[in-house]
Amino acid sequence: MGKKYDSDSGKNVEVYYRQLMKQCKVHMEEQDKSLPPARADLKETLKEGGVSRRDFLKWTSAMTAALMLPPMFKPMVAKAAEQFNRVPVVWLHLAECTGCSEAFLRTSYPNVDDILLDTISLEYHETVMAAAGYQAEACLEKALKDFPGKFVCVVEGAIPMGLDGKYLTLGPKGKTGYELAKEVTSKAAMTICIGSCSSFGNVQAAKPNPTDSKSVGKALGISTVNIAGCPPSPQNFIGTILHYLMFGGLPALYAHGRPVFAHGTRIHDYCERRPHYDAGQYVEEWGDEGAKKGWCLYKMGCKGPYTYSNCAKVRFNDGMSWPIMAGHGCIGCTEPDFWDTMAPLEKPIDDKPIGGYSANARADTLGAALTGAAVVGVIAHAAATAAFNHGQPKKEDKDPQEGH
Ligand code: FSX
Ligand code: SF4
Ligand code: F3S
Repeated sequence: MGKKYDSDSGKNVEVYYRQLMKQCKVHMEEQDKSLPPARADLKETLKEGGVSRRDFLKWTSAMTAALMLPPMFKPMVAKAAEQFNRVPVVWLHLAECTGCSEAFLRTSYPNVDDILLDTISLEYHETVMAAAGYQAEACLEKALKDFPGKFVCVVEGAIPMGLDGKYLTLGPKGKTGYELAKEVTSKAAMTICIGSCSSFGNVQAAKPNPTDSKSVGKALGISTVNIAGCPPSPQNFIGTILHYLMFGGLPALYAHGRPVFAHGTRIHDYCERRPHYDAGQYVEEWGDEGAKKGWCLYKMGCKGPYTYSNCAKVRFNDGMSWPIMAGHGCIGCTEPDFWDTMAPLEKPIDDKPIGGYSANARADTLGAALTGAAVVGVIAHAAATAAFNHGQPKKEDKDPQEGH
């Protein structure tokens, strides 16, 4: 009985993905006709940047997996990468530190992600554009006029609402951040919040929040895709744009408007130090024997048990490392209001339960019990999960293989 159910479930997943593939192909062909011309040829730019065909294929495999798609979608991810620099982007800077842009632009040697970000069609970006003052304003007006409803608005930074928004004014006309964001987002195809400031308010909105800063979604009352993190992973941004290019819509969103593929898993469950947590082996003091042996950082305040992000999988700096690998606990930077809710950052929060149990309780027996239950659930829910992650294919799209 169990076996029959498993194979049916497997077949459903296959049918689902074949339908999704069909939709993806149709959508991308249509889109090819409507997007503005490419600014640069991807193959040429990859070659100039010293990225081999083999590296590119490795990247497509990794990105396909990161988007939670099966390998059959690799050619479509490659095609979407070719279309990447054809999406017009207007990038706003509000109340923030520009660390997000820094994280995206900094690179020791170019990889595919860097090349995609370098060639992105930025119509307006206050910190990297050569134009300033009225010239910059003219670039923005032109972009809004040339691509109404077709450009992607990316926002870095929170919106200060205090003093009628006057804690933040921009440009030669002294528009408030609120006015600018309202105008631009209302004309965009979608708004992506980059970083925890635009996503959730972050440090600007931390108590006592003197400027009454809010997230873009709350300040403007709109839905946004939130690529959280301070700073976030460039890969999660690229994945969101690739998903948009492949399927014409947003990736499935999880709690707090964050894409499932990027924020659907808990740091604690993919952490390389997890075996030490389960074995009760903790760093007790910075630089102690446990620290040298790479033991769990829970007692040093790691907030991995309460934080949802794929940092352990995608890492930072060309995949070199991530906070816990570097030796510090996670501070929960992808979670709303983390400055307030995750404090103190270098000590455990005694009253914050992990999965309904005391945070400080040892998880070895609990972990083992949960793993068994999870394995049974994984197979049974494979089809449902696939649909959840990528959207339900339209009913009228019949599986081409059916009846053959
Ligand atoms: Fe915020 Fe990004 Fe943290 Fe800084 O712009 S998410 S403070 S890394 O720069 O917005
Ligand atoms: Fe990793 Fe932190 Fe969890 Fe320890 S508490 S296993 S360091 S995520
Ligand atoms: Fe932030 Fe924690 Fe990842 S601090 S970068 S969510 S490991």
